[in-house]
Amino acid sequence: MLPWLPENISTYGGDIDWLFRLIFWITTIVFVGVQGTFLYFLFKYRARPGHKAIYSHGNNTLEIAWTIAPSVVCVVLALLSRATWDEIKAEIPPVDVTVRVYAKQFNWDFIYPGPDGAFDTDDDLTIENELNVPVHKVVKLEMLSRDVIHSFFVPVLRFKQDTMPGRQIDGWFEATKTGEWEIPCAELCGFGHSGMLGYLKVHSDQDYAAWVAKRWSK
Ligand SMILES: [Cu+2]
Repeated sequence: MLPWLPENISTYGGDIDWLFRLIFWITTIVFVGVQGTFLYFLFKYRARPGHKAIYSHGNNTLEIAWTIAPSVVCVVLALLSRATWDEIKAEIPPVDVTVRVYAKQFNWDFIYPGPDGAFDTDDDLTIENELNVPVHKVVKLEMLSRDVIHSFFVPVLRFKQDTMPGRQIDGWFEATKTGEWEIPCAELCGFGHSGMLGYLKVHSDQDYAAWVAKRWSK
C-alpha cells in the first residue's frame, strides 16, 4: 500500500507499519481536504466587480468543533497505539543476546559481553559500527552516549531511539531475516553526523555461532 516504506525485518514492524499507514492516510485526507477548501474559497470569494469584502470575526461554534474533532482523533490514535507501545516499549521479552551501544561523535561502539555474559569484564569486545546478532532471537540493546544526543536508527527494524549522555535506555528487537542493513544516526549531532553510519549484520544461528567462536577463540 505504501511501497516506499523500507523493507520490514522486525517481529513488531508490521504493527508499527499499520499505525504509520493509519496516521498517514488520516493526515493525507485532512491535508487534501484543507488545501482543497482553501483553493475553492480563493476562487469563490475572489475580488470581482459588484462584490464587497466581508470581514469575519470568528465563529465560536466552528472553533470549538475544529478543536474537538482533532482531539478526538488524537485520543483514538493513542488508544489504538497503546498495545503496540506496550509490546515494544513497556516490556522486554526474555532476552537471548545483549549488546551495549555507545554512541559517540561520530561512530557507534558496540560492546559485546563475551562468553561470561557480563559487561565490564576482561572478555568484553568492542566493535565499531558493526552490530552482529542472530536471526529469530530477542536482542536487547543498552543504549548510551559518550558525548551528545544521538539517535540509533535501524529503518528495517522500525527501531529508533535517542541515546542520551548520562542515561541508559534499553530497547529490544527480533530480526526475522538474515542480511546486512544500515544504522544511521538520526539526530543532528555535529559536523560528522551525516557520516555516522553503522551496520546491522543478522546471522543465521550457524553463522552467528561461527562468528562468536572466531571472536572469542583466543
Ligand atoms: Cu550522531
